[in-house]
Amino acid sequence: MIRALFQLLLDYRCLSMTYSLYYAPGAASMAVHWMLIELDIPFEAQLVDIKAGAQHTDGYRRLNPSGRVPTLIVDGVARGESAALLMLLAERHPAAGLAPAPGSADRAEWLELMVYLANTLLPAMRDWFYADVDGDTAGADAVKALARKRIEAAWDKLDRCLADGRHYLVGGSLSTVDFLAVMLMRWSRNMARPATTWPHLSPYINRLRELPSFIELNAREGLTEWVN
Ligand SMILES: N[C@@H](CCC(=O)N[C@@H](CS)C(=O)NCC(=O)O)C(=O)O
Repeated sequence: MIRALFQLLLDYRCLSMTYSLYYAPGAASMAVHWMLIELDIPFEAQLVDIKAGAQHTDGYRRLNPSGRVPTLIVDGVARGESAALLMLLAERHPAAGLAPAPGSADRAEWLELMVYLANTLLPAMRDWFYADVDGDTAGADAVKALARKRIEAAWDKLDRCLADGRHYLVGGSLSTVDFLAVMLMRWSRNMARPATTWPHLSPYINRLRELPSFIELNAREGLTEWVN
């Protein structure tokens, strides 16, 4: 009887932990998709064809009013913002150890880097790729020039973090910071100075790209560029 009740509880927990990810290959959804694969938990992946404008349909905007990917359905509610989703998943699946626990020695550095990536590097990337869509075409070159400076300053900063020979950005093990950072590094692949040209970022990127979850992610998203 007790065993049956326990099983029921487990089944319920499993059911309530299923997710649905709305993604576009290589987009800001990539970090979340990677984490879901790394967590090895059940989830559905729904392709949003952003090149065809599917993010602007009424149906999608009901899930994500800003018309962007990712969206993750969590307990039946649509949630957005890649960095927030990574942190939420880490909180919901603490046994996976993909974020330092509150109060632990590495927690502050983890918070600092998550916020830095989300509020400094990610917006600079947005400006780099969307300057003429989000703003005036006439001013796009100036916006892109500033974005490029900010992006390269971020590679300097992250390169310094890794200069002590650490294998992961925080706490000696894989964390949400790595999912987000590597996704952003990938976006620089066609820039004048891609992240792979920084001395400590290069081995870091190669190491992370070797992870079975990253290889699986690329296979599922149909991506063949920027792999080892
Ligand atoms: N701050 C958002 C940014 C999301 C974002 O800009 N996503 C891009 C793809 S990388 C997108 O949906 N672009 C489609 C569009 O803006 O029309 C997040 O991190 O989730």
